Amino acid sequence: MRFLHTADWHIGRKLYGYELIREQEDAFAQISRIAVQEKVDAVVVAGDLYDRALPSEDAVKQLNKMIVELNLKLKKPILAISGNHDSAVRLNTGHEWFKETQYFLNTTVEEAMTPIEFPDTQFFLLPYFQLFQARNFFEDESLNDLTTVIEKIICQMKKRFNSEKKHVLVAHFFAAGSTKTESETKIEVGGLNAVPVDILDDFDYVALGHLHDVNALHNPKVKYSGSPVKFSVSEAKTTKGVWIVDTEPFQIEFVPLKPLNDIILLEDNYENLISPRIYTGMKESDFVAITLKDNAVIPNVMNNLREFYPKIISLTRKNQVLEIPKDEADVFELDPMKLLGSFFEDMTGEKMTKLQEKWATDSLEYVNGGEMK
Ligand SMILES: [Mn+2]
Repeated sequence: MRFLHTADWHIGRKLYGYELIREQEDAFAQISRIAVQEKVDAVVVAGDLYDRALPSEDAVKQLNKMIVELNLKLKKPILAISGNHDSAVRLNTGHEWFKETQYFLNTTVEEAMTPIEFPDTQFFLLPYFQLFQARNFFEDESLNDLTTVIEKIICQMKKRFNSEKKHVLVAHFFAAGSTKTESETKIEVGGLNAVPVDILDDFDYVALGHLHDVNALHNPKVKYSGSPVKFSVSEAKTTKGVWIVDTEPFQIEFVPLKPLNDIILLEDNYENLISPRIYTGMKESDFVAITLKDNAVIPNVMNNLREFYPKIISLTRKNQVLEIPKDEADVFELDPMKLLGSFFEDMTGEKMTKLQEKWATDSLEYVNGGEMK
């Protein structure tokens, strides 16, 4: 059979304060087009459907629309699991009748033991889980590392293997040897929760979610699809897309997605950046991460740059600022509120509101030994 592997939709996510709803809708439209063109028999979503456990109403509407489109309109079976960003319980609501239309959604370790059967392939859908949930499932309090748990889970799954069929694992974890981008929640400390890929050898393909870059892991049959949309500056130069997987004969192909609005990295001097000659080729709706090469202080820099680049998502300096204007020479002499005010303006391009000023004043008083109001 042939299926499409995607993951980490993170519906409801923002990019440095900017809504990504249009970008996500557009990426999804491309995914459903690819599903039709490639005539896939199923679509795998390997976790993190939502960006947060309590998604906004808009996010819920958006995900529902996507599932309706794929599952009810295009009649594609969906094989999905919850990820670490999803609330397993909330996502799970309704799943008893989802399978009537071949929307298979697993949110517990127990469910993962029962394969979803296709004529020539068995899918094992293992959601993201906490160690205590595995301890409860195996009734073994001594279980305290993820690798041992996954080995035990696979051992159980193998008892259900039909040797006439291919076996696909869908899961959401950090595979050892992978590299991360800035947009994944940093939940692993010191690699303790990294799963070595060789324990996954019994599967013909492992469709992973969790890491957002398709190149996070290089393994011929254990793959991250990555997120469909770029979620951080560190992903600016990566290509987003989905895997099209044939189980027999085994073959995989990465099909790229075109970003509706891309993340553009600009590194230049201020004068060049505000020169229309150089940057008129850019789309106003693109997100821009700017690295300034100047050494001098540039007053009101964020506001001025925003006139040329409305969607600046980060502004950093390549070099240290050398020259400090005379009136700001001794920052220790300045009123802390004045300093904070000008910092706020530099960062946001806006003045603090009265309420923000009050918060700042109260907080400053508090850290200086006063009482919090
Ligand atoms: Mn994720």
